[in-house]
Amino acid sequence: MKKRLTISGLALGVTLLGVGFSNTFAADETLRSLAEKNGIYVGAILNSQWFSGGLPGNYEQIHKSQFNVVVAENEMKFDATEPSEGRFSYGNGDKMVKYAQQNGMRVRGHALAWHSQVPGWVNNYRNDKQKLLKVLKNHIQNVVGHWKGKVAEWDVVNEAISNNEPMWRSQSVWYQGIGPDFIDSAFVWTHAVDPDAELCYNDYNLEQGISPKAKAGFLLEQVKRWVKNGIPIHCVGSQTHVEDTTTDKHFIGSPDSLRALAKELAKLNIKLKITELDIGFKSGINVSKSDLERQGKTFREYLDIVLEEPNADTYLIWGVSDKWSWLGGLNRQKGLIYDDNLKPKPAFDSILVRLQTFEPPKDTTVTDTTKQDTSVTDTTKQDSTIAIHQTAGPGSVTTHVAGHTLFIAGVKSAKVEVFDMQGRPVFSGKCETGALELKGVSEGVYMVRIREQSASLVRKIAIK
Ligand code: 9MR
Repeated sequence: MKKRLTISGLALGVTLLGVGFSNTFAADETLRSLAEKNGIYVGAILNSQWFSGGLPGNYEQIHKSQFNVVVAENEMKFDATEPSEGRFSYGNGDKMVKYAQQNGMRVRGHALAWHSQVPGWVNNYRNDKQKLLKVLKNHIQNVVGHWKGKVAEWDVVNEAISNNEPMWRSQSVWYQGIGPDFIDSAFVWTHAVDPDAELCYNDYNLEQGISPKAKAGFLLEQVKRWVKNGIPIHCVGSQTHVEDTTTDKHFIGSPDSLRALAKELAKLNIKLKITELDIGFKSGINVSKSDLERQGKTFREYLDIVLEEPNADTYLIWGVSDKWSWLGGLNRQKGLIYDDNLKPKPAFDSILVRLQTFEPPKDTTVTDTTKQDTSVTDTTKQDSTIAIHQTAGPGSVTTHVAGHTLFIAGVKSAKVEVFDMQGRPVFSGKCETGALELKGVSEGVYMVRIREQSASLVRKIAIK
C-alpha cells in the first residue's frame, strides 16, 4: 500500500530535499519512486553545464533521486556527435549513458535529423541530394550504432513542420536538399540499426489543437500516412514549451488539446510522450506566488495526460532549475520546477502530490489487441521495454500477489513475463493452475505481462 505523506510531512520532505539532505526523503517518496509505482517515466534533461562538471553537487543528487529518464540538452545532437565530416565524438554522450546505467535510468536520444545545430559542413551540401542522403544515413548508422541497446528511444526527426502553416519547414537543410522523404528514410535507417529502440517524431506547439490547420493536425495526417506505409515510427514527442502569459487568457495551448492528440495517436497505435516541458512567464514581469501556484496546476494537468492516457508514458521537463534554463533565449523565465537555488517550487509539490494521489482505473482485464483500438501494442518491433500501462476492455481477469506468488483469475493457461521498471525481463513462466511462483524475483516493483493466445494484459506488481 502506498504511503501518503501528510502535508506537513510533505513540506518537510520537500524542504530537506531542496537543500540537499535528500537521504531521509529520497529513500521514501520522490517523483521517481512515485513515477515507478504509477508505471510512467518522469525525467529532466542533463543540462550542458553538467557535462563539464559546472554544477553544484546537489544538482546531480536531485536529478538521480527524482527522475528515471534522462536526455542530454545538447550533447547527442548532430553538431556534437559529428562536428566534422566522418569524425564522431561520443565522449559526452557516453558520460550520460554511463550515469544513466549507474542510476537505473532510461535514456532518450535527441536528435538525429533536425535543421538546427547542424554543423557548417553539412550545410555545404545543401544542393546535393545524393550526398545529403549519404551524410544523413552515415550519421544515423554511426550514432545509433554506437549507442545501440543503450539509448532506449530516439527523436529521429525533430521540428520538421513549419511554425505557422500546416506544411513542412522549408528552410531545413534536409527538406531543401532531400525533400520530405528524408523523414521516412531517417526512420527506416534508424530502425535497421537498432530494431529495439522506440522511434519518435518530436516537435513543439503540438498542444495547440488538432484541426487540419494546426501543427498537430498536419502531423496527424503524416503519422497516418507513415503508419499506412509501414514506416517504423512508434511515438510522437510533444516538446510542450508552454508560456503562461499571466493575462486573462493564461496559456497558449492547453492540456486538453494535447490529450486530444494522444487519443488520436492511440487509434494509430502510436505513443505520446511529453519530452521538453517547461511553462515559462514572460521575461521581466513580476511573478507572484499565485502565478507560481497556477503554473503548478498546469504542470499537473499535463501530468494527468501521462497518468491517464494508456498510450502516454513519459513526462520529461526541459531542465531542473530555473537558473540553468534555456528559456531566457525565448524571452521567458521561471519555467521549471526548481528555483534558482535548487529549491522545489509549487510546481514540484503539485506534481509530487498528484503522483501520490493518483488512483489508476481498477479494471484490469485481458484485451484482444487485434480488435480493440484503445490498447497500444507495438506491432512493428520487438519490445525491449514493454508498454507499461494496463489495458482495459471487456472480460474479467484479476491478479494479485502474495509474497512471491502471483494469482491470476479468469484465464485458463497464460504465459507470464515479468520485467523490471527499465523493461528488462526478469522472469518468464506458464500459469495453468491460477497461481505461479515468481522464483528468483527479488523485492521491488515490476511490470507483469500475462498473455493468453492473442490477448494480453500488462500490469504493475509489487513483490514484498
Ligand atoms: O536547451 C537547448 C539550448 O541549450 C540550445 O542552445 C538550443 C539550441 O537550439 O537548443 C535547446 O534545446 C532545444 C531542443 O534541442 C529542441 N527543442 C527546443 C529546445 C529549446 O530550444
